[in-house]
Amino acid sequence: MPDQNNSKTTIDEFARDVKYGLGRKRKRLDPKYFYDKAGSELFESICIQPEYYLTRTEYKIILKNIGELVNYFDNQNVSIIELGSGSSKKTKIILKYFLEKQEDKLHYFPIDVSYEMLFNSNKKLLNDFPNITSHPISSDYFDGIKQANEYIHANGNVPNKKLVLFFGSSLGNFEPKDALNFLRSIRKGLAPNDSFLIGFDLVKKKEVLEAAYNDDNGITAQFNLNILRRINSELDGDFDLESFKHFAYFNEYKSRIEMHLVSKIKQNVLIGKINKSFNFLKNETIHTENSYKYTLEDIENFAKKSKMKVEKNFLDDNKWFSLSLLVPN
Ligand code: AVI
Repeated sequence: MPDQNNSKTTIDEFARDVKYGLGRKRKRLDPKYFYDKAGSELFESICIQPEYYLTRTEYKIILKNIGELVNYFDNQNVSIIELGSGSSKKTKIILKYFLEKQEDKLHYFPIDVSYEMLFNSNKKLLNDFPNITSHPISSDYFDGIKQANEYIHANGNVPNKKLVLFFGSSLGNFEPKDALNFLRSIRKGLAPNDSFLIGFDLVKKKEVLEAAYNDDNGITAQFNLNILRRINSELDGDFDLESFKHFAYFNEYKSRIEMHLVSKIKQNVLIGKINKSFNFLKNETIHTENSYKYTLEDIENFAKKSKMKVEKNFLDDNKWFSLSLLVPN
């Protein structure tokens, strides 16, 4: 997955963003730069760490509620759009059930900015589901929904009721105002009878949250440090990875996990490609990511402000995660 801004970035943009972020009084790096090949693999590995309950919990919610979810669509045929390249275990359950129940062909539109991810996932998916008609769209999400809409309208045999999927609680990595703008843009692509199924990680005990971002195997730490490794290799930086450490904590006031990289010593780091060196005090941090945690009330508010309503929040037994079915209002 996830490129927060959902856009392709070039080395020049990377250099520009790093220069700006590290030049700020409080140093920052954009979390979208976590996800090069190594970072994406580390993220996959985070998802299966025992402390990282998010992926597993969302999966269990789908598994438990798939029957009820499918019933929401009363025997009406749907086309499924997924924001992200698909082929996850979660996608597979959804497709399996809709495929079983649907009389018409099941049309599936995975949307991802990364062409490579999209087509590799799609190949795997078609191995498991040779009967679905898949239309991978390599684009940003908003334009992707537009393209799917155009295809659906131009082809009378494709069900025009849409179910849009956005798994993984990735909305949590957006700043709240960007999250709302994102939901409003998604809403624009929905017709009155469409639905949007989205994962939200919920506020819970600080210990549970902090453990999820400080796994014992140190995978999240490697994922966080990977951004410095990337600056070294792509922007000719001389970060000594040993002299930075991963730090993640729950900021209760802002209701978010914050990830930082802390400089263990006072040091100077040169980044060749931008011809600049940056000073770090001992214990100074680079803020690399926020992961917002929501309440059910926050979800209501998000829905209301984006002209949708909550049809149902599917929760796990601990109430740690909500898979929310939103519909236009
Ligand atoms: C992609 N996103 C939902 C993850 C999260 O939990 O915020 C990214 C992540 N960062 C550290 N661990 C996982």
